[in-house]
Amino acid sequence: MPNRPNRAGPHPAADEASRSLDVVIIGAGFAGLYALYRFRDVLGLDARVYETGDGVGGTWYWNRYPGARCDSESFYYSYSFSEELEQEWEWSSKYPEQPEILAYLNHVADRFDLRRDIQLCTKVLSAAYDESAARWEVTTDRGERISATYVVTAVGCLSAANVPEIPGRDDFRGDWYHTGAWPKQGVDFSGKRVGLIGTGSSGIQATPVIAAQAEHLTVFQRTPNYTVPTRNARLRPEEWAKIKRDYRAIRQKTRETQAGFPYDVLERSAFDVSDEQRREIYEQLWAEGGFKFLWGSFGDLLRDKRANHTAAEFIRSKIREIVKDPGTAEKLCPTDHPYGSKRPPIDTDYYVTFNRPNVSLVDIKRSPIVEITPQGIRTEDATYELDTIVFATGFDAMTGSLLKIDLRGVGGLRLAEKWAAGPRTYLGLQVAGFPNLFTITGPGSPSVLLNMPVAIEQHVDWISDCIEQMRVKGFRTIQPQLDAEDAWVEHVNEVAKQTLFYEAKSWYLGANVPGKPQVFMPYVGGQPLYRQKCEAVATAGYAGFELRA
Ligand code: NA7
Repeated sequence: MPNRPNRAGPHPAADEASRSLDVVIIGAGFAGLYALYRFRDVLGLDARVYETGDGVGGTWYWNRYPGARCDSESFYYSYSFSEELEQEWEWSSKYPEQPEILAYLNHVADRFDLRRDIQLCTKVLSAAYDESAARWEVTTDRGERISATYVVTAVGCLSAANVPEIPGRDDFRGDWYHTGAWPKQGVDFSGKRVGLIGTGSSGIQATPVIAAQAEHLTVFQRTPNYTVPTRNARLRPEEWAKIKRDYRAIRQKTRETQAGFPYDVLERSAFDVSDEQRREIYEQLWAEGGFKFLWGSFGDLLRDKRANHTAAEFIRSKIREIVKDPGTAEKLCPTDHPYGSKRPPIDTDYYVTFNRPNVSLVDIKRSPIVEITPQGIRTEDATYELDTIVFATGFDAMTGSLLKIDLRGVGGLRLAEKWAAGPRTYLGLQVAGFPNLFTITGPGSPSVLLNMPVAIEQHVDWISDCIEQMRVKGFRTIQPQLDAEDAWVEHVNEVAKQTLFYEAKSWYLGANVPGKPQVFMPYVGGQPLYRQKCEAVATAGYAGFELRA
């Protein structure tokens, strides 16, 4: 299969078959890099990162598909921990493409001399807690055994690729790729008949770029999605000068708002304004582009169905305006879930791409895919001959990458067993029965509902302060009390039920992976409440956690 991880890069020999560390960090993406910096350079711990890929970058290492770019603006989708880093790095545009974000993360690894404690091309296979020693025994696919006081997972929320088990997939004679495990050397679509399955953020970003190169692109859509234009633009020197002057205030704002963006979330309801005013507000935000359409318009879009309907209806009107063929426009109009209840994409030229003569749209909800044949894809009512298939089918989100590791806590309890009915954590930071295991942006924390670097820095800082306090006070282990964990899980579900998030079959809910328990995984209570809770818990001597000397 062509989408295997590239292992041709440097493959350093393991220094030792066994070693002892303070902290094992799993993953070298945004989270793992910052965790290494904090634990090693600020706390002075013996910390080491283990990473499957042959380079750093995590999500931005694997997701190299055409059109991959970040959908939060660069100057706040970035680290805030170093003012020097902020001042010296300049992004080319508001929403840079994947290579630039990967270059940034490589720069961070070099600038803070992180590489000497990052072991690439190494997959962590298991981590088992040894109660008598109060230590973790970690094994890797290179035959190493590492003993560590703490294990910190920095495995990403969207890292375990979901490739659907469609009959015949492996008999396909052409090439197939998953957007989240894209080959390093890229893919040339010239002269190819390409089939793309999936219309989430990845499919929506990839569609216009593949369409511009391929002979023909057929998009297989199961659920139409709402997408708002990105309106990417280069950042001019005077804009940069202002951003650099304002960085502290920008960062502060990202830590105070619901979703970690530095703009005001308006408490007004969609019905506090007249129909004309509302339309005008949506028009302005559509012209401006980006997530502000959702987070900077009306405060009740994710709570009130009628309010949500006004935004959904506006987007449908735009689709009908942009897409020339009325049949295609109707197929593209989402009607089965509220806007924002699935992770909303933002796009560059998505809808207009369906006006191209070499692009067609197939509704696979109406006529599902039956099989992949050696020549292409067969649906219930047609066959499509293809040279290449792109799976933009998402991820086993939030829990997938954690459960791929054989994690065993007290008494040999497997995490997979404990989470058989859905993930259970306290604050998304720790799991009862798994002492000294910390999960950066784990299920039960705001994570994917927050601008990720903001979520990551808050978690790493909290974990690092916690470890420091434990050392100062002479505690060897920490884990949640079961009742605190139960109460948190209940709270996470309660809060989610007050929103429209349950109205969609989304990956937030685990609904995209057949057989996965359907539990709302991220915490929707918003960043301010979550931060307050985390700080209060720490101030109260880690209330709800059990600390042992
Ligand atoms: P998403 O958002 O999970 O989107 C996956 C898409 O693939 C979505 O349209 C799915 O349709 C579709 N899908 C998934 N499985 C199948 C099968 N078996 N058959 C047909 N279609 C399928 O993943 P992305 O990679 O686009 O985005 C992930 C995140 O990356 C994104 O939210 C940002 O945070 C960045 P469905 O809607 O389930 O009907």
